[in-house]
Amino acid sequence: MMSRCSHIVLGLGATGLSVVRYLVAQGYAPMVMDSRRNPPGAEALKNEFPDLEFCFGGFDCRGLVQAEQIIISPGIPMDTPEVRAALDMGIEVIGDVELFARAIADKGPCVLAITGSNGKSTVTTLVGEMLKAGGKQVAIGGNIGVPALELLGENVSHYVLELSSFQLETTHSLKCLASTCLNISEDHMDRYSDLEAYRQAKLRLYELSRLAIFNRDDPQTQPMSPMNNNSFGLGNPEGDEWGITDGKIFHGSSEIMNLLDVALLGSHNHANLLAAMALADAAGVDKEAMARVAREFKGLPHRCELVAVKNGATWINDSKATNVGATVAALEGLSDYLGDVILIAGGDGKGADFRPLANVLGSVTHLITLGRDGDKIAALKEGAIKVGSMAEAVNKAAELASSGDIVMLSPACASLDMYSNFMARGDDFRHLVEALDEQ
Ligand code: UMA
Ligand code: ADP
Repeated sequence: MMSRCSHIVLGLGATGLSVVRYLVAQGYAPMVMDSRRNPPGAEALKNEFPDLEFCFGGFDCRGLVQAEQIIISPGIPMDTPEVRAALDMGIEVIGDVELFARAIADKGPCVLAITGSNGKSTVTTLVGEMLKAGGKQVAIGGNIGVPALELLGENVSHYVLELSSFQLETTHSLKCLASTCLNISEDHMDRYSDLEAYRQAKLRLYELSRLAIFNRDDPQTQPMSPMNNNSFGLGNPEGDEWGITDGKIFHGSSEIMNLLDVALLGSHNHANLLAAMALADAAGVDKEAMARVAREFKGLPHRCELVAVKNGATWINDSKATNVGATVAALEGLSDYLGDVILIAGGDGKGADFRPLANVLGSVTHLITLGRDGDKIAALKEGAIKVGSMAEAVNKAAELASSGDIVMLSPACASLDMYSNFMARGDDFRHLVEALDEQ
């Protein structure tokens, strides 16, 4: 019979593991539950903590309703029936970021946080680099990959956190110096009733912040209630806003740098840079340090990344485009391009409406689709070519591409129907491209 446990860790992914380690270090003996019979990392965890109780292959409702606190992983919806039952019994259900917030509560606001549908990891990395260049002791994590609890340690003056809507749903007492919601477009529609519910989950971040930094070019990112705010946008800035005038980045009337000196390409990345500067400024980073980073940072792997030039055709890996908005941004970035564009798209659409892709597909010469929802994307363009694997997609694209063309993997879908994550998908694409014969 299962014993009563004060703390239950729900989900054994990267988050669950970080929570178990944190709770054990605090002197608790949590029980670990996962809906999967064989969750990844189960054996390693049992070896690390042989005395803990584990329950795999489903959530034990009787155990859950007896707990004092449940720490839920972001991959598990809050409306899972067993979780609802515990909530109905008045049991506290929080996420790892809430535990993190409580652990640093006595430090005062020292977090810069980033959410939005696209650009989060790019901005999180930029802000981290800017703070380092400005001489701060910084730790970077959250949805970008390193669970927040793993960042706890001595000698950190600032935390930079990428936060997903799932993480924000279960976070209540985080204190941010400043935060931003970069943009809102459809994502995770398999977890939200509609776009508004998803937006509200994201905008909760502002309520946890001293300063809310929104995107003037996306009204959906504006705070829903009056609060201390600033903004960024691609147009002229007013007051102390961040913006662009005559090809130069300005903070109010103060010039920061010329866009020609910025290493990142594309207007969406210029918006990302403005947001990062506004956040770094809130942490007191000087403008020269910000500009130094902007001159050097060329972007993260798997985001519109140049992987090879083969027989004169340029191959781009944008595997991180896991929603429609990201693929639209990537194709808009190529809209002035004169050669043919061959797009490889498809995967797990997470319940998305793909119709916003239809317009930008006009600039694509050949569309190659794959994955679970590939057919839905193929239906948007006459003559789309459906394939069964990435290898087939790359071979087909290589047949079609001539010198001067661009071939881009920008799936508009998650990878989980075919790969363990977007990085594995991007790596597969890159290896297949690298193996192509040159004529
Ligand atoms: N799962 C089950 N049963 C369980 C628990 C999890 O089937 O009992 C499944 C989930 O549905 C999901 C997978 O296991 O498909 C992983 O879920 P998880 O909550 O264990 O994930 P972690 O490994 O802890 O990783 C999470 C974030 N993942 C999700 O939110 C799904 C990671 O973001 C994040 O880097 C990590 O915490 C550290 O904070 C990834 C992500 O895809 C990159 N995020 C989404 C996005 O960016 O769009 C939100
Ligand atoms: P996230 O962490 O939110 O997924 P990334 O920085 O990893 O964001 O970028 C993910 C994808 O979104 C990439 O394909 C990139 O080309 C695209 N992207 C980046 N910034 C933006 C933006 N500001 N607006 C729209 N798309 C963007």
